[in-house]
Amino acid sequence: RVAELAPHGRQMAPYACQRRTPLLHSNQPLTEALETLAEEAGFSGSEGRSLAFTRAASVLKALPGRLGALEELGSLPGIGEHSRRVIQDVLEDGVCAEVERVKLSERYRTMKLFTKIFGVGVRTASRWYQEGLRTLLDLQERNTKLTRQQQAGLRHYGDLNTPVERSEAESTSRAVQEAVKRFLPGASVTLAGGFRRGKPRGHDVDLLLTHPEEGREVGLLSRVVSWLDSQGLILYQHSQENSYGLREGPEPLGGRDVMDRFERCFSIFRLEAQGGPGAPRGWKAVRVDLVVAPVSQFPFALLGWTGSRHFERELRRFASRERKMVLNSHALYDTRQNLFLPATSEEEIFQHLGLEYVPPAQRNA
Ligand code: DCP
Ligand code: MG
Repeated sequence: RVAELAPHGRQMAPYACQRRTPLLHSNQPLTEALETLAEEAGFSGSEGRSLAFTRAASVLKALPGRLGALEELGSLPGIGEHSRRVIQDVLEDGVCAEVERVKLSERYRTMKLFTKIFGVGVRTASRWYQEGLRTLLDLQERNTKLTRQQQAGLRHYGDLNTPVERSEAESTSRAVQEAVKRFLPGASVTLAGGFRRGKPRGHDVDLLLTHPEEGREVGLLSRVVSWLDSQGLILYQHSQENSYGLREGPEPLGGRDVMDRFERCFSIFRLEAQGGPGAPRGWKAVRVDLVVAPVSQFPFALLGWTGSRHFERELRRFASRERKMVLNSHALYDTRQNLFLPATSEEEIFQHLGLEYVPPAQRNA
């Protein structure tokens, strides 16, 4: 119950899911520096170090005002020695030499370039870097073996790395909504991810599909995708079947690749440009994730797909360490009582966890 709005140096709750973290905050230069180091640590496979920097950045995002002096860090949780040094450098000099060095390093820049290709993760990018590849042109000229997904990612590299505007997300959502209505009236389409947290732009559009009657949603996705495809709206798609069975018992999902087991479609839409005559051409490639959830799992899916990633990670850590519960995008399982705790809203899930409700706009941890 610890004060989300605690003044500097006063008690701040240790888990990000116990705090309110707005989109806009007053410590941008500090969090940017820390997040660069978090990213770089992730590129080197140091997940622990990456998490430590992410945690520190997240704490600063929840401060009600600008951090003026190092002493104010006082009793803030989760700020380690290294992060403290980075914060000190930025406070004193406006920049941190270590961060500037990272940003200029060939490895960081190349890893960034490669991981921005749809379908390329840290491991692949790292292998390419070790093989001496440095540019997108290198990938083509050296005939690097690419998956179909990566080929699409490379083909649409420019568009996919141009932020998706909220208006584009909304028109994507409308297009999907129309397709859904053709095949399953009454089904709903919900914009999740960063846009639900109030971000004005994002890297993709995350849409959740469900129907108020359990089971009716089965088979919907393939019809919707086929139809959108036939309308020329889809540039790439890769679908994955539902592989979740509650009977198998609770699984602590949330690893790097396996986020959940919903029926899902990773796609690239061909979105008609809204820029009017100023637009360079008539369309833009936009990454869209479509996820189908049975209505009984919908609140968990919505909570899991609204993010931020760090907020989600902290929710799961809180559930497991403080409540001995397993939370994922499908369900909440109480290991002490050996039972699933059902919910019909996000609010109920927070209640089960004994957490104060945090609205989406305050989950920007
Ligand atoms: N998510 C997660 N863990 C992952 C990937 C995703 O918990 N490994 C959840 C939280 C994210 C949501 O799914 O908020 C959507 O993933 P995105 O990568 O699209 O993240 P955002 O929508 O938050 O950001 P962006 O604006 O870049 O799309
Ligand atoms: Mg997103």
